[in-house]
Amino acid sequence: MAGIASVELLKRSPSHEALKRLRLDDFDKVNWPPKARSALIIALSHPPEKPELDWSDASGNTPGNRRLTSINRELSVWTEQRLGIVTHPMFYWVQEGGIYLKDAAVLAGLGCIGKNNILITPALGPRVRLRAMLLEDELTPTGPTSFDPCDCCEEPCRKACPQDALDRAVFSSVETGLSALPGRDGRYSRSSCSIQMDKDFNDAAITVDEGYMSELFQSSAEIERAPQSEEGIKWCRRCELACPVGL
Ligand code: B12
Repeated sequence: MAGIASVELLKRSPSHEALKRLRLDDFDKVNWPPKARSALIIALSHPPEKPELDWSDASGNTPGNRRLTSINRELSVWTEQRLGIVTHPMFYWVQEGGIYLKDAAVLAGLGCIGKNNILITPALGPRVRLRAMLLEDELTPTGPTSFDPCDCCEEPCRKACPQDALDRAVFSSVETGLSALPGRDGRYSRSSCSIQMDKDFNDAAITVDEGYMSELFQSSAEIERAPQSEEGIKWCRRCELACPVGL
């Protein structure tokens, strides 16, 4: 999937606003290229029958992210050469200057934020991974859309979380002054979710390189390093795999 979002709207998207108001803006390090006007967001299917797409190997990367990075690079070269538009492929990590990919995908019309706090697309549900580039051209945004499958859902995503990260309201509109909250109604605990990620990391039967976190998903390293083992860190995806949308 692919879509276009406006950079002006992205700069003011709910994640940016949330981090500003919660005074976590050290995460907001996007170095917006001055002439960038649009963002091109791509989503790659990560179906349940191909779980290995999401496993991090010892280099810290996943096969799915390798594929996304190379699609993004090829698309960047094609856009520059064929359309004459200057592009800026973006980092994955926001600390490295990457953009908030879920917000960008919603603004580009790829789907909505679900009760599991991730992007849900009509055709593939939440089982996608995202990547983006900025473009120095004012293109017509392709979203947002009115798609919303969560309203009358029985919330299998929230029940599936092994850390109950989607159980209690952690954020409220009154306290934060935000209308768009994580998990829609503030029911997403980043710290509980991270406990599971740490567990997955420690349970993995591989040794991960020093500097793993800083290099993870970075630009040049990820494509040049070959995968170092068949299996890797099997990140929890229960809130994603429990979602019936797109199955
Ligand atoms: C840091 C990070 C994590 C951290 C912290 C997560 C968090 N949400 O805070 C940890 C390690 C815990 C984590 C866990 C997971 N992650 Co993660 N993570 C990221 C990363 C790098 C940045 C996310 C971030 O900090 N966002 C900022 C905070 C403030 O956002 P937030 O808490 O989610 O809440 C905001 C949104 O919900 C949004 N919002 C709410 N309503 C609305 C309405 C509108 C209209 C809009 C525009 C926005 C919006 O505004 C909220 C603020 O109020 C992104 C990649 C990227 N560059 O964006 C991937 C990313 C979000 N993760 C992803 C995934 C898949 C996961 C996991 C399933 C684990 C896994 N197997 O990879 C879990 C699921 C967690 C969950 N249910 O939210 C995918 C999501 C794909 C999708 N379908 O959306 C991303 C995009 C990476 C990718 N490879 O594509 N992640």
